[in-house]
Amino acid sequence: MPKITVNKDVKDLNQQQADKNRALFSECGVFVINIIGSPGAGKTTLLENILPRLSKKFRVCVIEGDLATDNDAERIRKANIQAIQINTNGGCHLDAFMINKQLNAIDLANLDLLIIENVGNLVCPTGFDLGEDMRIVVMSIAEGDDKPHKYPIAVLNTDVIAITKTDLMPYIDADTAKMREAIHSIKPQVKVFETKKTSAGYEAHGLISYIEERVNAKII
Ligand SMILES: Nc1nc2c(ncn2[C@@H]2O[C@H](COP(=O)(O)OP(=O)(O)O)[C@@H](O)[C@H]2O)c(=O)[nH]1
Ligand SMILES: [Mg+2]
Repeated sequence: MPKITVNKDVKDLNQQQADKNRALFSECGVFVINIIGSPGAGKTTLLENILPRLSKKFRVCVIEGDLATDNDAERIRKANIQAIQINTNGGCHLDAFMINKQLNAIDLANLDLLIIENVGNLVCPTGFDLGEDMRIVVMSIAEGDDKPHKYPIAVLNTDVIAITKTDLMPYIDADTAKMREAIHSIKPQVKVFETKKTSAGYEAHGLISYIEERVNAKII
């Protein structure tokens, strides 16, 4: 049998499970976010900094996907948020079955927001729906402002992009305006938010407000 057929079957089975996950999340009134980005793009740092504000309004839980360690789940637990670690043992993405398997460890009836940090990779996770309501692709400006053009599938398959590490712009040859332009030339309706570390803390106000708006629209 040609390889392409096998791949299609895997994707079809994943989609069926993702639809089941999505129905269950909706039944329980849980809003789900799938965060995708390269290794080191700043996904966990973003979570560490937005969770304290989000957890004041919503009951939150995090699933961390990683090839091998539980470092990221430990970082999230420090913020007093329940964090479940999935190790893919080398697998380059999470799938809908892996998420479903963890759901008996989560009290969905008493949850508003489930955030999933996918395995660090800007290619493989984009083709696997987990049953989420919203995707956030994280691209750091340090990766270069041409990355939307190099990873168009990541842009086409998301609603939101967070451009992280914009505090580094003075030190590198990359520009957030160019990155926004590249994103919108691929998909004009993507919402783009910029985040950065400053001496006063981490700035992600626009993104946090947008998440609050979307969660409220589903759970209220
Ligand atoms: N200067 C700067 N560094 C950042 C920012 N966000 C993350 N980092 C650093 O980038 C590295 C990778 O971050 P991490 O959140 O672990 O990335 P992940 O692999 O995508 O989860 C860490 O050393 C972070 O401290 C930022 O906004 N500004
Ligand atoms: Mg991480």
